[in-house]
Amino acid sequence: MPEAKPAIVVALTGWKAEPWVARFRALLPGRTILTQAECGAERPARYHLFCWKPSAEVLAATPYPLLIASAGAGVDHILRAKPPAGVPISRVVDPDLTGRMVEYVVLHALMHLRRMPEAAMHQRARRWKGSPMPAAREVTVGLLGIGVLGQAAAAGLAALGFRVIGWSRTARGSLAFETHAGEAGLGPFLAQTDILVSLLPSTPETRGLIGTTVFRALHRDGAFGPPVFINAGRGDTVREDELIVALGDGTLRAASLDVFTTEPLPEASPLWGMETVILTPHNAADSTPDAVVAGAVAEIHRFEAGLPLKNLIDPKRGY
Ligand code: NDP
Ligand code: OXD
Repeated sequence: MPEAKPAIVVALTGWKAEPWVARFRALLPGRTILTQAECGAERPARYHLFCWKPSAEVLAATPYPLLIASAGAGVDHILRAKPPAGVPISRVVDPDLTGRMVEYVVLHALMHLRRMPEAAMHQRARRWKGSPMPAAREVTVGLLGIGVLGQAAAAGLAALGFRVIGWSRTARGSLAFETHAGEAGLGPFLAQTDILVSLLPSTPETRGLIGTTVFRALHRDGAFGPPVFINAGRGDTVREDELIVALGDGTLRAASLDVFTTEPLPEASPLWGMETVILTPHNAADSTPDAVVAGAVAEIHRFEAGLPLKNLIDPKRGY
């Protein structure tokens, strides 16, 4: 008799498991699919783990999973909980999720180009007041992170006429826009940037990277005036106390924030009350079980066929 295929264990913190389990059942008929609650400490002899924000206990339970599939594009939520060494980790790369992130970035770049936070304040005060607005072509959007999401966002922004530049860890010379890399490239990149968009992963190198020094280095004397910050990458790449100061003292004119150091954002955070800040609850690019599970199942098939994974991450690099 052929050996049974490995089971799937679904461990999702803060999300309802049912639609994800149902999608796995539909795509992998005949497989054992279990939620973390169903298997508790008892693990199947061979299984893959599909997870979002797994606890250290979930990752340390033995036997170890064969493959860990992230339910998101980021994997910081897995690496933080110290997965067993040597188990491959795959992440989400999916056109549905990418399209949603492009919508978010383009929407918020336009909101700030058209000074919508100010317009909302004037509306609340029943005040008929406009401000000068540059054209998109006079404004440079600087993307911190030009991987899958950054490159797609760049194309969306360029289609609207924005000038786009990007910054990455390694040199990305072949893209259709100006790029800078590494520590040495950060200064020249920031000096040209009016709207700073972060799509960085959370890694040991990026945590706490964005703060006063970065905000003060942005371009501020062009047609756009004081710069704006948009964060849809990860909250802990930002020094949130320094962001609050920069928004308060005018170093930054406004911000759109989807991700935070602590999520949900604590009720006491001053960010809630800032009129120049547009907050969203980490849903810049939610994706559906349909799209995400199909990607995870494709990786499982590749793994079981002994083929290289398409979306394998490097735990040393952190993304
Ligand atoms: P990729 O891995 O494709 O791209 C990551 C980019 O960040 C690359 O350009 C990489 O550089 C750059 N980078 C990483 N470390 C550094 C560093 N130390 N210095 C400079 N650049 C660095 O990831 P994605 O584009 O798919 O996703 C990016 C992040 O977006 C995810 O990790 C996740 O945190 C976040 N996300 C947020 C969502 C939301 O709803 N808010 C939804 C989905 C993702 P290089 O090109 O040299 O590798
Ligand atoms: C992700 C996210 O990583 O939703 O996909 O943040």
